[in-house]
Amino acid sequence: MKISDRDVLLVIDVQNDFCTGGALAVPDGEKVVPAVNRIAQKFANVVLTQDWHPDDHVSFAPNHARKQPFQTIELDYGTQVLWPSHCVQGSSGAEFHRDLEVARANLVVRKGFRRGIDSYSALFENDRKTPTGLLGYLRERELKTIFVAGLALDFCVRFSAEDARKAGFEVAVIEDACRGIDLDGSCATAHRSFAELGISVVSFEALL
Ligand code: VGL
Ligand code: ZN
Repeated sequence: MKISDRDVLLVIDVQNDFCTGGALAVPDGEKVVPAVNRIAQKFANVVLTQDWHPDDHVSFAPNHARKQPFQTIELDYGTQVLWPSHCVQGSSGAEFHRDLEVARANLVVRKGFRRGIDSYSALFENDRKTPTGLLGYLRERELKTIFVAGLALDFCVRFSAEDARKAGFEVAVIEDACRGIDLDGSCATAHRSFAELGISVVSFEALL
């Protein structure tokens, strides 16, 4: 697979809280780091996202009486999973994994910074209409194919890939440069959705 100057690598949430020992650890989350670093060498355009919540965020279970992590609540915009508090603005858990090569990135998009609304996708928040600004950036720079890697496959990677595809981009998820949380079959659901929407699933070796 040949990577062009119009392609972009979108690296989702490779942050301490999603790695082993973190507040919302994705199993083997840190294992994406060497793969992401290697692939990033091939891209002229690299965008990182950073989950970035205030500590009173609506998605945090401790901010709701009698709620446990991984239970759900109904909000104006639909069902919201309640998570352990994670990626609090300015905390060490919100920092990128220390081995992630951040210097290659030409844009960092922070998301989830509004108290009352979560943001899985790098393009739109969970109400599905509040933009993060990334879509405008991708269009204005006339980027074409979006390769997605990072954490977690079944939440932020999935929603980012779906929104990019629905916005008209070619999208490929680099499966072995992602890891999932897998709540109630959510990884299988993500794969079904990729197939339905025409999102390709590729391996990182195919890009080297
Ligand atoms: C994520 C749950 C909550 C993710 C972020 O990066 O997939 N998941 N916040
Ligand atoms: Zn989050």
